[in-house]
Amino acid sequence: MSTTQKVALVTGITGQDGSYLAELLLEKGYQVHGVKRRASSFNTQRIDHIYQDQHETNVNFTLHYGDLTDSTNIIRIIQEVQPDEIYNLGAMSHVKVSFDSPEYVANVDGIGTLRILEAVRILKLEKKTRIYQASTSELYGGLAENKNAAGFYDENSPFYPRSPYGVAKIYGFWITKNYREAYNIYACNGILFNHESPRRGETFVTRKITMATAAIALGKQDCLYLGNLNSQRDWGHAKDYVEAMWRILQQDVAEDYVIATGVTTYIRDFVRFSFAEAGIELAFEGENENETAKIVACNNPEYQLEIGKVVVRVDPQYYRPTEVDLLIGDPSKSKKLGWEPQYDLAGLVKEMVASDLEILKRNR
Ligand code: NAP
Ligand code: G4F
Repeated sequence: MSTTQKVALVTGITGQDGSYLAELLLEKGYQVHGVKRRASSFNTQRIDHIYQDQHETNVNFTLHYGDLTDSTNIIRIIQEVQPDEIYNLGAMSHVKVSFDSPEYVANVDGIGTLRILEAVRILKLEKKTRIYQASTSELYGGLAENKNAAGFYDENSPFYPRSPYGVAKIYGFWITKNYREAYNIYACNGILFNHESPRRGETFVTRKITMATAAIALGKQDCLYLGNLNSQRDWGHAKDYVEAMWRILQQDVAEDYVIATGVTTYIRDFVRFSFAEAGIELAFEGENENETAKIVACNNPEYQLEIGKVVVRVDPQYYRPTEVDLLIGDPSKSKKLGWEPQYDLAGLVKEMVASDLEILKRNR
């Protein structure tokens, strides 16, 4: 290890963002340490390509068993690693699931953030270690009256979380800001709007849709059941968003930033774009629980599907007790970071559908 090599510690390294961030930091010459949870079956699929490399050439990647609910473990890992930068990405990140396990989410997503900050303070690393906290657009709760005059959520928009996940993350946001102000720690919130990729968890709506698109196109699934088709999200690509995380920690002054595309799209339209990517044109009809989508054209030479077949239906079991209806972020401040996303929504959908088609064809 050279004396100037930076050391990063990433919680949530086995997740979507953790895996892209690990790749980015390794490319930049960092020594990367990740925290992974013990599981009864393998949970490292997203980083196996990096981990396997380690046995050949990559000595810069180390995994530590750990959990954000365990303070002593967090303190010990940070003491061993002595990181220059900590990226706290670990979380129970599913909004709907947070209604089923609200106390656990408060512990991991809320108090887990405090555990990281306290560990840095206890170990007297305040001057050395910079901290990135994975905050979220869920903090805004989608209240129309809280958008700015231009119709976006920005760094000054009021928060109104609408789920146990959002409420836990609001604690993470404020405790990060408080430790920055109280102890002069370089600790920042990235208020990231939704970001997706072929590595997105399979129960988030975009991946559920692209996987079903591929499965229906290849005749492996009859119908896709979804919840609220009327909500709108500001979707970017995770690969772009981890670049923004890194940039947030490279500034002279620690600040919080919104990371977004500034474009919002209905869930229904994501479904339409996803199927169109596989050469299948859909028409939606009906409302609420009775809304369906049927095939009106199929232009892919590899498969022919029955015109008129209903392939999307609504199942109210996917509705949430309180919904965030609309998210759209103002990326103006992020321009100060020199950050520009490389993907638009069309590019994101194209990559996700191509990847899911390829996975299913490989397994055929
Ligand atoms: P993800 O794919 O669900 O990954 C979450 C990671 O956290 C996984 O590595 C998971 O480990 C780990 N984790 C869960 N519980 C933990 C615990 N108790 N202790 C330690 N680690 C734990 O989420 P993501 O999409 O990459 O998101 C990364 C972070 O950004 C999360 O904090 C999320 O809330 C936040 N965020 C995401 C978005 C988005 O659109 N993706 C937007 C805003 C903010 P396992 O693999 O073992 O489950
Ligand atoms: O894909 P989702 O589950 O993502 P959600 O709730 O926006 O949360 C994601 O983004 C947040 C940032 O804003 C992150 F903080 C969070 O960790 C996570 O990554 O749902 C998106 C929308 C919702 O309105 C939901 O009601 O899609 C709607 N939806 C409709 N049918 C569905 C479904 N969501 C899921 N997961 N599954 C459905 O069948």
